[in-house]
Amino acid sequence: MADPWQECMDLCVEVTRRAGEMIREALQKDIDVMQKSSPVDLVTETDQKVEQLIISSIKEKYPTHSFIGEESVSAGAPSILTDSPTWIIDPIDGTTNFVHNFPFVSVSIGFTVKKEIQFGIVYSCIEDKMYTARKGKGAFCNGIPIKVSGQEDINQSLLLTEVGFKSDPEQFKIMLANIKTILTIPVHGIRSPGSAAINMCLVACGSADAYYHMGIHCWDMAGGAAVVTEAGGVIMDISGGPFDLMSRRLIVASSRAIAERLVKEIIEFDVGRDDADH
Ligand code: LIP
Repeated sequence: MADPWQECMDLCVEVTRRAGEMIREALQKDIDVMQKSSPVDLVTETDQKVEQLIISSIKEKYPTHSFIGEESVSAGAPSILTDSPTWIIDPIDGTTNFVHNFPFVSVSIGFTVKKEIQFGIVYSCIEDKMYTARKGKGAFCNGIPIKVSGQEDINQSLLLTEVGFKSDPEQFKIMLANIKTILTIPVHGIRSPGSAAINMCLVACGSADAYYHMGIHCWDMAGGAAVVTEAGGVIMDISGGPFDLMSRRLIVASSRAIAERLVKEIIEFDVGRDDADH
């Protein structure tokens, strides 16, 4: 039987590549930076233009599909996942990196049907790396199959998380305490590349052994979640329960042993849900 969503995936790759070109062009010019929820939550005109390009290109072909886009949600659109075919879009994952010309900037799109991720595309557009994954068919970077490291020993692992200011002092304290706990296990190191989607792809291709985060959104996770799962990675909630796209938190790892050890070490804090207000 023909793959019902392959056509959507092909369009997604094409649109994501165009979006990446737009981002690379914008990097040649002055970038106008605006603030969203806090002085460290940034947005640019390029984030908005890229999201418009992606949504209008897809809507033209699939007018009945649903969309959850970072900038549309910022502008008041609902962030609720239904059974309908849904495109979950982060036009620039790593906006702070984009603003500083720090070279980890991606376009991330995940596609769900009946709330299940069918495919994910992450285009690390400065590195020109196109990560693609179709459910049950493996993960690829620029067409070459990728897989996780398979590392099971946390002492031999390189981990990823994001380090950023948190306006809630208690959360800020826990975030820093978690880093200290993990470093003293010890692990080989912790890195913080600045794009959740790229972090997941780095685990997917074996360049890092795990990534954890509390406080991101479904558009940061959807594309990369497909890539890391199809590359043989383990994905779960920070509590050890099943991964939930709307929960704003996750652990991905090269093995269940590393993921479960992180569950044991990490102290959770409440980050709310993407679909909380609906
Ligand atoms: C960003 C993430 C980054 C994380 C930020 C933010 P944006 O996404 O990918 O890794 O630390 O909290 O969510 O806002 O650039 O799309």
